[in-house]
Order: sequence, then structure tokens, then C-alpha cells
Amino acid sequence: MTSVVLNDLQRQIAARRAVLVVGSGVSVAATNNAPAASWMGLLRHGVDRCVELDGQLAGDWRDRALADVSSGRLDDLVAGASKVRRSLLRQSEWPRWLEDTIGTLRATRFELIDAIGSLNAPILTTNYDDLLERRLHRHPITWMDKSDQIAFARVESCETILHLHGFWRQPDTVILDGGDYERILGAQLAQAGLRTLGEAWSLVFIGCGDGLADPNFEQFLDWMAVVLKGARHRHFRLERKADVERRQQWHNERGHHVRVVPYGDSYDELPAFIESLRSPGLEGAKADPNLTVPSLEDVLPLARPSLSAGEYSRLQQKGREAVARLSALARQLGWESIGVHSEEISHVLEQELYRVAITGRSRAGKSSLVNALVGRSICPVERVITTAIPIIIGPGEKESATIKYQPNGRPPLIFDGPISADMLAPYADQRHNRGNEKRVDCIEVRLGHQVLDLGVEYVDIPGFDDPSGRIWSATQETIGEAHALVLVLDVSSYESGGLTIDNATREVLERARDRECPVLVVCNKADKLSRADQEEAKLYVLESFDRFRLRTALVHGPFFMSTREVLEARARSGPVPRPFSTFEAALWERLWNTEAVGLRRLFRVFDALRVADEEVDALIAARRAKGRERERLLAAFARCQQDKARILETCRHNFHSLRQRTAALIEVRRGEHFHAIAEYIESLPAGSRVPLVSESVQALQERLIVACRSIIENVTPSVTTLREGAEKAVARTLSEFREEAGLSAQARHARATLGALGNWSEAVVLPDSGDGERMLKVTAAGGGAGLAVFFALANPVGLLAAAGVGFGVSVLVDVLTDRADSSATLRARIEEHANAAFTSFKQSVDAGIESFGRELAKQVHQRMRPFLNDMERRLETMREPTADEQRWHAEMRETTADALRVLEEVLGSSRAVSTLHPPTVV
Ligand SMILES: Nc1nc2c(ncn2[C@@H]2O[C@H](COP(=O)(O)OP(=O)(O)OP(=O)(O)O)[C@@H](O)[C@H]2O)c(=O)[nH]1
Ligand SMILES: [Mg+2]
Repeated sequence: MTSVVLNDLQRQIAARRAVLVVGSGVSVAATNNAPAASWMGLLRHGVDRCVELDGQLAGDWRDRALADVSSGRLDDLVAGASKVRRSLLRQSEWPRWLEDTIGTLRATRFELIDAIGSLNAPILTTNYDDLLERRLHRHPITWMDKSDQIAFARVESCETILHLHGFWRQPDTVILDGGDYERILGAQLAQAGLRTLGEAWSLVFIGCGDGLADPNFEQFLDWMAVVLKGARHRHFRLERKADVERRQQWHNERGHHVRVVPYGDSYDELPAFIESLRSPGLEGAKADPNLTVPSLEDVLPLARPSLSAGEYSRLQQKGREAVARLSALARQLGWESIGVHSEEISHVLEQELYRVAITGRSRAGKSSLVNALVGRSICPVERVITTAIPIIIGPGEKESATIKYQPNGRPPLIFDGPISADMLAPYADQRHNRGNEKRVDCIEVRLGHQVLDLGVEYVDIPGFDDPSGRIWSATQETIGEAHALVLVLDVSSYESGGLTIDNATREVLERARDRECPVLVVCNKADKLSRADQEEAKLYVLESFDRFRLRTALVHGPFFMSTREVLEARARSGPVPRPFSTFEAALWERLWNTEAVGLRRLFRVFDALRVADEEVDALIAARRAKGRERERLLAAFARCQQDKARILETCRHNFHSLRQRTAALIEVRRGEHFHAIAEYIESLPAGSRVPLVSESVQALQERLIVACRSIIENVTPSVTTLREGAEKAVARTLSEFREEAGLSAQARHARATLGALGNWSEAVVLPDSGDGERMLKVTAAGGGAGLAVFFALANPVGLLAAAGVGFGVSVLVDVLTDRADSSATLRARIEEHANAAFTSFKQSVDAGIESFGRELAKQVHQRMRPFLNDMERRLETMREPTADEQRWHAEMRETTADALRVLEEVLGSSRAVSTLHPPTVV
């Protein structure tokens, strides 16, 4: 083995382009050879269990089954498995047997699992057990979980482990015998996901042994050998030195692009070898045996911007002042474009803050958690049911609290700074305000604080199980309107069997899921549980979520912690316990990556103010221009108008031809596919049974998907190029014109900064999250143009699914028409199916391109129209601004420049770091 291959393997891991495929060898090693960890051992157990339970089995059944299982030949093994599975299913013993065998496996040696975890890479396994999950704190997903699998294939997270052959706790998913293999081979999404991984990633097989020859994997490897022939990226397989030659030969004979890498003479050397693959950047990523929470801190060393307390409010105030100046100017001088700007800007400036509600049942520790988050004792905490009303804590320059009464109630009561829980208790605490008899609507607290100053609010609310009707409805409303939720579960009762995910909790999660509101789950009071119980409680929580289908990409955690310990540590100025800082980091990251973070909106406000300022300059310069200068300007203006028309025309033309080209390409692929159908029909053996239509469609399905995928891959870069082209053309035209109108280098600087911080469409349109629209875009992770269609194009699986290609065999071929009586009818039916698939695909792609083109033209138009209109009128009729107006203009410019300096520093610095370490947990 050459160092070239080893270096390449290390590089792929360092660059996070590797997916680990873990086989049964790892379970065998971790359990110190527990029989049920190997396939053969498991099946032997199965044979004995069947004999024990089923008195009807023929006398020699056991001998035959054992012979199959022990023959060492894969097909015999699969046949043996089939006997076992059928017998167990017949007696309804299948789940129980899985539980008694796989379910009882426990790791006794952790080196290998820890080494695997230390690579911090996505993991896929053919094992049914949860040994990896227990140790590495990841969640199991299976080949049947569609959305989880797509997320896995896109490698959106390293939090999950994909069980390719099923997971014991979900007996239906377990792939054991030939029939099961057919099931998984026919599962389009599972196969497509696997292939996506093979296409885009380097797979690293660990402890897979003969498992790679199983029907599912062998077909996958063979598929890669054909379809990815000539692809540059390698796959790797780690083996003992003695096995290398044999294994490599096996792959070579089949044309697999798999390199077998020796790790040493004995199995014991594998953990150290895997660790040696770890890049220096991942030092410390190794699982810490004392750690009881997910090791999220491995993932996100995001530098936080330094914000001085009260910064958000100060900047917002500056924004208000600058907008007031701008509107006054626009009003007095009758400038339409500037007026439009200032309205948009003030709208964005006053949008509500991103609101994180801390929810859970009464006494779960919500108020304690809010206090821990803000590092102060603001919310009253008691042993009995406490919080009576929502306490909203947001950013403020000066510390204050406002007690707001319900409509038509008393006027608000305002307390100025330092605020404490004792001050709020008479209104917020149920001992003083039982059932909210004082009719307080909410308490608004303002503080200078580094997280709040991102432009975020925390809301502490009563338990959602509070018996008082009045309190209950206010709580539901707050939960329903929050942008993100932190769900606090009290896990202290786990030991006594009292922990359940009750209906109320379930409803909260379901509603959050339905409106796509992110949820971070905190399991509080972990100090009352032993380590082992915490582990079990965690699995219990995850399983409950799975059972209720509540674990989505939007749910993070569970984060096990003790808020009490955090508060105690804070009180003695000790270090904050790690579980809490992990949770805080996850929350912070969630906030930071959100379009809604107030600072990002403020940046856009000030950038828009800067553009407005340039436009004011341009208008004044135009007004003052005389003689030849004026003529020059008029010519530049006319050119700008023409440019706009040309940009729009080019957009239209380009998108039109892209649609035509795509349609033509689809026709070519359709033709090719029909050719493949003809070949398929010809290849059917004469005189034998005519296959079912669905079987045949299935056999050709892969080619259909490959064809459609290649079309999308062809279209996507063109769309991006067109978007970038239009973006550049608008920027160039406007900046040329501004320069001709005598503008400074400011204009270019503004565009450059904005370009670094966001993307074009965000720069062009100020985002409007409106009242009803609570779903907020994730910026850093998404990046693209922000248009759904673009994302769909960028994600072939998504679009293929949307177009109904590849996953719709059963829908399109119904039972009644499945049988064909001759190969001619069969051919006609397959062609009919292919036609339908291509037509629906074509419509989806065409609609996608068309709507993207329309949207782009709209953006171009909106960006250029008001300014050009004003310019035209100004050149004719504008009056000279008065001294006051000039002073407002100067003040607005100064405020804007100041604010932008602060914001660029904060947003720019942190952004730079976050690009270095792309977040892997979203
Ligand atoms: N042992 C332990 N006790 C905790 C922890 N967190 C909170 N508590 C205690 O649990 C009780 C309730 O805490 P709160 O923070 O008032 O709970 P809450 O969810 O706000 O309760 P309500 O406002 O009544 O809904 C208090 O006695 C806290 O001291 C923890 O991590 N460990
Ligand atoms: Mg409370």
C-alpha cells in the first residue's frame, strides 16, 4: 500500500469528505466477541430459539438450518436467515428475539468506537445494534426514514447514524434474509441515498469483512463500478495486513474503485490506526468518557462577535434618527425613490425581534434556565408553581422592566434598572398574583447582554399545564408565536419511572413541527440521575420522539444538564458546567445563523441608508450640473435606461433559451430511454413468461433516474450563471451611472461589504418577515439565492422527488394493468410509464426555470426603477436643497457611517470565522 492512498484517505477525512461505513467487526470487537454481534452467532441463536419455541418443526430442521448458517457461503447464510426469520415471524416472536439478542448487546471495550467517533464524520452502519449511538451520543435513523435519510445523504448533520440494514428497536426495518434484501433493493430512496453518498463522498469501510458481499452492498458496489467508472475519488477499506491482498483482488475483479488499506497485523491495532487518520484540527474531538452530553463542542468553535452591552438598542436608535432625516428630505423634495427607501427601511427597523420561548411543564426549571442564560436572577424561582405571566427579556441600553397590564387595564408600570426577581415577584409569581388575578399582560425586561444584543428576546412562560384558564391561554399564545422554542423536560423522575412524554408536550412539539419552528430540548435536573440513568433516559427521550415522529431536522438535543449546578457555579464565579455551555453554543449558533438576528437586519438597514445617501448625492449632483456636464449626465442617464432594458431583455432571452435547451435535452434523454426500453424488451428470453410491467419499470428505473439527474446537473450551473450575470449587470450599470454623476468610492465599498456578508437577492430586497410569516430563513447554511426553486434545482433528489420520477412506480402501475400478455403490450406499457415520468419531470423543471427567470426580472426592475424615475424628473425640475436639508443629509450620512463601522466589525469578524468552520449541526 502506498502512502499516496493513505495520504488521500487522511485528506478526505480532514476535508470532511469521508463517510464511515461500520460493519459487524466493530460490534464484535466492542462487545469482546459477544455471539449475537456477528451474523453467524446471531443466526445460530435464532435457530435454537426457533426449535425451542416451535414444536412443529421437522426433526432435521435444526440440522439443515445450522448447516446453512455455518457453511460460510453467503447464499446459504441468507437461506438460513430466511428459515429463522420465517419461523420467528410465524410465532410473532421476531421483535422479542431481536430484543433478546441485539438489544442486550453492550460494549465492554470502547477504544474502537471512540476512535471512530473521533473522526467526527458521518456514519453509516450495517449493524442492527445501538452500540455506536450509546457511546457517541448520536441518534439512529434507518433506511425507512425518508426525510432523515435525505438529510443524511446531504450530510446536513453528524448527529445521526444511518442503519442501512435496519435497527433492532424497529423490527420492520431489519434486513436479514433474501426477501428483506429484495425489499431494500426495491426501496428507491434507500438506494438513491446510498448512491448519492457513493457519488459525492469517499466511503471508508471499517470492520465490514464479508458483509460487503451481501446482496445490497454488492449491488451497490457493482453499480458504482459501472456508473462511476472513471470517477477520481476513491473509496477505502481498512483490513489486517494478512487480508489485504485477498480483499483487494475481490474488488479489482469486480472493477470497484475501492482501495484496501492495511492497518496492522492484528485487530487490536485498528483503533490506533483510525486515530492516526484524524487531522490535527480534530484534536480533542475524541469522546470524553466523563462526558454525558452530545459532544457538540467538537463541532462549532465559532468565535463570537464582541458586543458592548446595549449595542443593539443604541444602533436601533441611530437607525431611527437616520431614517427620520431621510424621510424628511424625501418628503420636502418630493423624491419618490428616496421615499420608497425610507419606508422600507423603517419597516425593517421596527420588525419584531427573534423570540425564543422557554417552555415545558410547571416546575421543570424554565425560569431557572432563563436566569442561567442571562446570567442574572431576573425570573422568580420557587419550589411551587411559580411563573404566572410571560416575562420577555430583550436587549436594552438601560436596564428596565415594564409591567404591562391587559387592554383597558391599568397604565404600564416602569422600573428603572438593576432589575431583580424580587422586584418582579409581586406581578410574576403565583404566590403574589394567583391565577394572574392582577391581570398583567406581560413583563418586558430590557438588559444589556451579549446574546440579547444580537437582537434576540427570551421569554419565560408559565408551564403549559398550568390549571388556570387565563394563564393557559396566554401561554399557548406565546408558544404559538415564538420563533424558536426551548423545551425543558424535568428528567429527575426517570429513575422512579415517572418520566413520560405526555400528550401536552407532544402537542407542543407537533405544533412546532407543523409551523417549522426550531426546538431545542433541554433535559433538566440531570444532577438527580446517575450517569447510567442519564444515558438510558436520553435513549428513552429519543425513542419517544421517534415513536411519535417528532424528531425532525428542527429538533436539537436533548441536552442533559443541571440548571441548578449552573446557577450555583455562577454564584461562586466558578466555570460554567460543560453541558450548559454546549447547549448555549448550540442555541447561539441557531440564533446566529438565522436571518432574523436583529444585527443582520440592522446592517441591512444601514446599508440601505448608505445607498439612499448616494442617491441623494447623485440627485443633487444632477441638479447642479450645468452645460456640458449636464449633457454628459443626460447621455449617461439615457444609457442607463437602455442598459436596464437590455438587462431585462437579456434575462428574458437567456431564460427562454435555457428552457428550450432543457426541453431539447429532455427529449434527447427520452429518446435514449426509449432505446433502452427496446433493448430491454429484446433481451427478454424468448418463450418464457412475460414479466410484470412493474418489474420491468423497476428494472429500468435506475436509468431513468440517472437520465433526469444528468439533466438537472446540466441546468443548475446555467441558472446560477444567469443569476450572477444579471446581478453583475445591475451593479455595473448603477455604479457606472453613479460615477458619472460624480460619486465617491463609497458606492463600491458598500457593495463589496454587502457582497461578503450576504447574497445578492438579500441585498436587493430588504427581507420582510411580516406579521404572519414566522418562518425565518437560515442564511449561513443555505447561502444560495433564497428562492425555493433554486434550492430544488440544487438538490437533484428533491427535484426528482417533486417531479415524481423514480419513486412513483407503484403509483403509475396499478395492480389491474400490471400483467402484460405479450412483449409488445409490455413495451407499450413501459413506454407509457416512461412518457408520463418524462412529461411530469419536464413540466417541473420548466416551471422551475420559468419562475426563477420571472423572479430575477422582477428584482432587476425593482432595483432600478425608482432611482431612474427620480433622476429623470430631477434633471428637469429639482430645486436646490436648503441649508437645513443639507444638514440633515450630512447627519444621516455620519450616523450611517458610524453604525456601519460597528456592524461590519461585529458581523464581518464572526462571519470570517464561521466560514472557516462550516457548521455541521444545523
Ligand atoms: N435539582 C435540581 N433542581 C432544579 C434544577 N433546576 C431547577 N430546579 C428547581 O426546580 C424548582 C422549579 O424551578 P423553576 O425554575 O421555578 O421552574 P419553572 O419551570 O419555571 O416552574 P413554573 O414557573 O412553576 O412553571 C425550583 O425549586 C428549582 O430550584 C436542577 O437542574 N436541578
Ligand atoms: Mg417559572
